[in-house]
Amino acid sequence: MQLDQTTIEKLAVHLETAELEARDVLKITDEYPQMDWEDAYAIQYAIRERKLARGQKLAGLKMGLTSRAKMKQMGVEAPIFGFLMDYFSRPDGAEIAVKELIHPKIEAEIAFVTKAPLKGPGCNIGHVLAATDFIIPAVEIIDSRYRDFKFDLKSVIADNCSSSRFVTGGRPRKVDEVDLKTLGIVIEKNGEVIATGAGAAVLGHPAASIAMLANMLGERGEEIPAGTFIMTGGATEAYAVEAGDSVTVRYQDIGSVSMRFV
Ligand code: 0L1
Ligand code: MG
Repeated sequence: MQLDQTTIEKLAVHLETAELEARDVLKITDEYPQMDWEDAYAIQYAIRERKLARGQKLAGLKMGLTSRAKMKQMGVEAPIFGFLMDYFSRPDGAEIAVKELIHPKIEAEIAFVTKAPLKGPGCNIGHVLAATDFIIPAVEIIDSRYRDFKFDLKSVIADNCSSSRFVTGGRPRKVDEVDLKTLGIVIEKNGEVIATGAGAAVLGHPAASIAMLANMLGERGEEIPAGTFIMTGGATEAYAVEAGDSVTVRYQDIGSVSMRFV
């Protein structure tokens, strides 16, 4: 690690305050170019600890930048992981208050809920499918705290991978009831189709995203516990939304998720 504990804490407060006050900041590597990967995740974990200490509950985990479309859009090349808190969650059909956010974008994702622990190294798609209780449609609302969504990978990891809200809906399904690779996704904004995708856009198979998470956590001596909700990453680019927009994402065979931005 390149940063001391005081600096890690200071940057966690800086980024979490930006989130809570819906105020943008400059990417932190501008001031701390020496920051390494361990520092980046240490800042993210410090933000998580601050929320837990306030009594907020962990709702799950997420992978980000798992599709070519997302990597190309953001100009970065590797998947990353973050955490989800209970207060990020909204029900299907929810109104999402944009005044609580800086510059939200939506991502259409497939989420998994585990029924057995998953631990890397060596975790693969087969292990993930065997450990999955069900899959469920999920739409993430990301909201980078960095001005104009301009960041590098270390800065965005520290900022909990732009996490801010998510909406689940549709119908939970067992993994043997659907073909996760060919599962089609249609994103509609204000009644117009703006993007289409398929499960295979996420690392070839959405379960590969969960396996990668287990392997990344394994390097840290951590595992994915049984009963964990995990979002696998956007299957398409992310799309900006503003107050007045209605979004519906339709998933082949597993239902749809809708929300309105107010
Ligand atoms: O959930 C995500 O894929 C977001 C990853 C962070 C990069 C971004 O803000 O687009
Ligand atoms: Mg996402």
